[in-house]
Amino acid sequence: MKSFRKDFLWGGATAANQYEGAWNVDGKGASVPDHCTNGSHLHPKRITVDFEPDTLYPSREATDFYHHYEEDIKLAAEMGFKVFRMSINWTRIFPTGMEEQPNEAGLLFYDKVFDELRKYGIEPLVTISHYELPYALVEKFNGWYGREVIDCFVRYASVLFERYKDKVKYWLTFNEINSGTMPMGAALSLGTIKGFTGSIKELPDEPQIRFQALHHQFVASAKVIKLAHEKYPAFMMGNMSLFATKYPYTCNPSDVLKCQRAMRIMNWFCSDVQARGYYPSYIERFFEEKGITIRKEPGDDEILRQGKIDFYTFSYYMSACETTDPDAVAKVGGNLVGGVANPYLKASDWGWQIDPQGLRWSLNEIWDRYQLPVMVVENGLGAKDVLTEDGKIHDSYRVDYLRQHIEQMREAVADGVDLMGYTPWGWIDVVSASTGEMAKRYGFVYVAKYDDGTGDLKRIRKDSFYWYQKVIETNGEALK
Ligand code: BGP
Repeated sequence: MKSFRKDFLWGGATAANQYEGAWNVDGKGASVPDHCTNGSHLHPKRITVDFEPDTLYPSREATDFYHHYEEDIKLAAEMGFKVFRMSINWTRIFPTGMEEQPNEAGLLFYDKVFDELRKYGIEPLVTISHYELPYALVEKFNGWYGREVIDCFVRYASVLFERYKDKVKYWLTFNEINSGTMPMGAALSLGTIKGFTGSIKELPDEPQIRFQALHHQFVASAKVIKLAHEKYPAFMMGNMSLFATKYPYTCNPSDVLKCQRAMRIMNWFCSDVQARGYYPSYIERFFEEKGITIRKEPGDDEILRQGKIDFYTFSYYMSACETTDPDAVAKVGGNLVGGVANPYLKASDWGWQIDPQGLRWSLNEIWDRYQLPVMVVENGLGAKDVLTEDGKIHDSYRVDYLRQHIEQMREAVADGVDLMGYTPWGWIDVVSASTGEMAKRYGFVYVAKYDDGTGDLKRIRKDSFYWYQKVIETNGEALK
């Protein structure tokens, strides 16, 4: 039976806005997450136009990779990482997103990070934009709704490519680009929140604005992929989708059809555009029903065709069910990405349904559809960790979760999927994207940082650290 390839890219994933901190250091400008307060499962975080006194904005310090990168990369190397997924803070390079010239101090920081990774033979995997649009672009253009932002992004990406062409090979254009198909995507992904102060659960639902903004992201992504293919042929350019697997709640054909529609809009639409190079025909009916008209400029379709991805990456945390039966909806309740709960699955403390087999199913579907190398660039269990008196964290629940998912990845490889690598989310504790908490931890490494903003940022290896080290050492064979 086939198993993981010899050069399988084992590693871990992070994002600048949830990890770096140093939000206004060395010329960095404010980005959307710098305007996000802390929150929790029960009390949603808020976005504020103005900075409110006595309010905690957790991304601003986060877990301070900016001042701990040497120590952290050493820990990653100790686990045997082959790849390190990270993102670049756009506002470190272009503080407002609109400057003509980049900020040298920002560029230097990533030079140091890449050099440090190279020291240990770790390959960077860089997300160009991971939920951290410059806030000035929100104020000026209503985020990605403004077509002008395409040029800002292309300028930013071009600077990164030229500067790091000998240090970075793997690039992803937008993190979870399909989150823009959902109302919550308006904030972190699209930045179409001009003038908005309030809870992220109360964002107005404006599909016309969101899908137009998404079109601009598609064009921007394709433009930079085209540029990379022309000028830097060694680069591998990927998408990044939030893959929220959907099942029909019952075998009632109307549930099956509803599920198909949800799969298309949520999971396939964006990657169809990015992998095939054109809008899929099914989206027209959806646009018609929602009264959405996409304004395209001459040449856009051509650019989409010319800027197709080389590999497909996605995050995978959960699955959900779809049904047309209102009683079933009422009975089981919803979860984060919509749909209803699956009676065969358990959920995490945050209500995310745990479904390892869904990962195998999804990998097969993705591979069948695109025949492109695939990488799982986020996966993991957000959980509350307890620091024992002797300073340890016994996180067997995390090991269980990851083991089951790796087993299913191995099954998918045996099914014939060309799987390149695996970077579990938040390999070191970072701020939660959805809630702004520190209490929701994913890491193999604990960071002493708490929801009230206190903590000395000390790094502590959890039990899972040693387990993952073994997994990597044995190329995924020793999972127990
Ligand atoms: C994905 C994001 C990440 C990350 C992860 C976990 O949606 O790409 O940035 O945070 O989810 O989510 P959370 O932090 O909300 O638990």
